[in-house]
Amino acid sequence: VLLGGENMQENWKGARKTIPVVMILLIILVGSMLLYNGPASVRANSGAVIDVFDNATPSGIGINESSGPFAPQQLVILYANVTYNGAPVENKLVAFEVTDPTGNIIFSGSNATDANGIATVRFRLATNATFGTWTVIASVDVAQVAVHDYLWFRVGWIIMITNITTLNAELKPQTVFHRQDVIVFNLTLENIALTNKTCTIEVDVEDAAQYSIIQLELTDLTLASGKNYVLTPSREIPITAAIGLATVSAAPYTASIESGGVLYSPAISTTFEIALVQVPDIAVTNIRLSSTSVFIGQTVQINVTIANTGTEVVAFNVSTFYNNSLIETIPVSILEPASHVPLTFMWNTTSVAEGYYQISASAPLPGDPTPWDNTLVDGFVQVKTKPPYPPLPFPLLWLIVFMFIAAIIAALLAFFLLWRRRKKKPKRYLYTAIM
Ligand SMILES: [Ca+2]
Repeated sequence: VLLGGENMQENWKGARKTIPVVMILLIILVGSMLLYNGPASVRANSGAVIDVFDNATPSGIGINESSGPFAPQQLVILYANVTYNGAPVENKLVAFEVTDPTGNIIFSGSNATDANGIATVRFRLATNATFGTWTVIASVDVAQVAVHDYLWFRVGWIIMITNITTLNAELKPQTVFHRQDVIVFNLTLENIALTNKTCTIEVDVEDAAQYSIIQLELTDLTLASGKNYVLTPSREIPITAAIGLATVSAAPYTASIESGGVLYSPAISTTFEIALVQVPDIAVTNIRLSSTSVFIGQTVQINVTIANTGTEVVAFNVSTFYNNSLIETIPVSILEPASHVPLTFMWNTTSVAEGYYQISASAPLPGDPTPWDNTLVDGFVQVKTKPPYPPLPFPLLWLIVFMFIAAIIAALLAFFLLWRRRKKKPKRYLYTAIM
C-alpha cells in the first residue's frame, strides 16, 4: 500500500507539472483561433491593410492581384484602399511606384487618402510603352506599421491583328493573282483582354496606282478573352485593277467607322502582285516567195514572218512545206511579246518532180489559244522541167532579135525600092514623049 501511496504521490507531482503547460497550449490554440478570422479577404479587416487596384476590367481588387490590360496612350488610374481593422483610414499618404517589364520606373507619385480611405494617382502610358507585364507597388505607414500591396497589369494592344497573308480560292498561300481571281485574306486576331471584346475589322486593298480596289468590313465580332482567331474573308480582284504590286491592310476597330469606331491597334499590311494573264500566242503573219515558177534545180527563197501576239516570251520551231513535204525547220529561241521575227527558208528544187506545189509555213506552240493562225498557206509554185538547151544569155538574145528585125527592115526597104523603080519607068517614057 505504502509503495502504492508513494507511487500515487509521484503521479500527482507529475500532473502538477504538466497542467500549466497544457493550459498555456490551450490558451495559445484558442487565442489563435479567435485571432484567425479566415482567408486573406477576411483577414484584411485586421490591423493596417492597403489594397491597390486600377481602372481596367477587371480592376485587380484584392491583395497581390492582377488587373486587365492597358494599351499604349491609355490613362491608368491607380487606387489604394487603406483600412485599419476594416475601417477606412483618412489622410494617410500613399506612395505609388510603377515599373515596366524591363525594370525601369515609369511612374512614381503619392496622394493622401480621402474620407473613404482611398488615395488616387493617374498617369498616361506612352505611345512606345514597353509591351509586357507591368508592376505597381503601393505603400503606406499606419501607426508606425508599413504595409504594401502589389498589382500587375499587361501593356499591349487589347485587340491586335498579329498576321496577314493572302491565299487563293483553295486556301493555299499565294502572292501573284490575276484580275477576276478570288483572293482570300488570312487574318490572325488576338484578344489579350481578360474579358470578351467586340470588334470590327476593316480591310482595304490599294492597287499599284493607289486606287482602293477592295474594301470589306467584318462587323461586331465577339472575341473571347485571351483567344486567337483566324478570319478568311474573300473578294474577287476587279477587272479594273492596275497591274503591279497591291497592298492589303487590315485594322481592328471598336465599331464600324461610320458608327464612330476607333482603332484598337495600328493597321497591319502585306503586299501581293496583280499580274497579267500570261498567254503564249504566236501567228504566222506573212509568206513571200522569190518566184512562183521555177525550173527543177532552181532555188525558191521563202520569207516568213512570225509575230508574238501573246503576253509571254516564247520559243518555238518554224517549218515550211511544199504540199505536205518538209522544206526546212528553223528554231526561234526567244521572241518577246508584241514583236515579230522574219525568217528566210531556201527551197532547193533539185529533187522535186515537175508540178504545182502549195507552200505553207507552220509554227506550232503548246497552249496557244489560237492555233489556227499558227499556220499560213500561201499560193502555188510551178516547178517545170528544164529546157533541152540552155537559155541564151541576155545580150546575145537581144542581138539575135535585133539582127532579125534589122533583116526584116532591110528586106522591106529593098522590096520598096524595087517596086518604086518599076513604077517610075513608064512615067519617064511619057515625059520624054511630050518633050
Ligand atoms: Ca496563235
